Amino acid sequence: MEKITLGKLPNVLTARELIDIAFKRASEAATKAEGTPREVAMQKEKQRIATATTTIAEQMKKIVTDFPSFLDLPPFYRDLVEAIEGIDKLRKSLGAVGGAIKVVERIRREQLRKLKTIKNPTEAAAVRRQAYGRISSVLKKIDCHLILLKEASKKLAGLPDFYLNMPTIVIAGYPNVGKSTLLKALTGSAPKIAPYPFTTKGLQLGYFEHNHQRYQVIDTPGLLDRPLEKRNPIELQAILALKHLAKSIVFILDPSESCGYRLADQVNLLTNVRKSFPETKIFVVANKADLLNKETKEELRKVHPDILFLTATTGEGVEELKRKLI
Ligand SMILES: Nc1nc2c(ncn2[C@@H]2O[C@H](COP(=O)(O)OP(=O)(O)OP(=O)(O)O)[C@@H](O)[C@H]2O)c(=O)[nH]1
Ligand SMILES: [Mg+2]
Repeated sequence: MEKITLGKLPNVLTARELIDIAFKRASEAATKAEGTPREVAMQKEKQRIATATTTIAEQMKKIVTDFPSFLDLPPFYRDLVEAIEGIDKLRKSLGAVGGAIKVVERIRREQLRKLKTIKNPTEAAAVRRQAYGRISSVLKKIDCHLILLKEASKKLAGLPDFYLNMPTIVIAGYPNVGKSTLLKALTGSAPKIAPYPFTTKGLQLGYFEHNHQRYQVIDTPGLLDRPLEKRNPIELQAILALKHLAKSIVFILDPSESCGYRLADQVNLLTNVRKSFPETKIFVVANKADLLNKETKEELRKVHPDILFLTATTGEGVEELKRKLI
């Protein structure tokens, strides 16, 4: 079964790091030369300038070529990159790096030409210093773009690899209702679980198997009941998993309200999820059943006849949910 990935992501260096590497290599590059003092200086400085500029241009070319081509990405990943980083911003930064490569190559040509006109070693060193100064200033100008690409590369590399064609169940609900605890109970994976909201900040995966069929379960960051345009990049990841990957949704309610949110608000979110994904089968689950009394359960059954009661922490009700999902 095909896993979809973003592919290889580049290790982006900042301006400072690029300069350090390039100038270090350049200083090691100047090997023995023969001839008059002028000729020796000319050869050494030529090697230094060529090595510094080539190193920087090659490193920057790697950044540009190793970044995934956004047009070729599957729609889910394209939307994910857009939500997490903004594709236009990334394109602009990659464009700035591409432009800087050309400038560095021009500096190499110009300074090497100048080197041919020097009269003595002092002048040769001055030409090399001027080359270094020009390169440094070009890199410093694009440092904000390099930093943005470095951060983006790290964030995108941290995304899990999803299976495109595996039956997929997405767990959604308000923050702190027990989504990650249910992922663990369903799949045995070990997500971070904590007694406060907004613990899960990205999509987390787990798998279970039944009759040689594997099922992919995605745990999402908690959602508040608010319009799409107000959602932050973390919440948007949850929405995108629901939109692109969910065959079924497990929507968790915490009627005990120990999550810190009113049940009425949680039910509003459920209504909105139903409206947004009318084609997707939704299993409504009341978690933290250990904290609910009989009356509350009966009230809930009246409003949501298909509701399933669960205690994700002990696993009670989890097998029944699994059977229904299968
Ligand atoms: N009593 C009780 N507590 C539970 C149950 N399930 C989860 N919890 C607790 O609820 C808290 C939140 O659990 P998480 O699984 O982190 O909740 P979440 O929905 O993933 O939270 P976010 O990632 O922040 O949205 C933790 O302290 C869990 O131990 C349950 O069935 N009963
Ligand atoms: Mg969580």
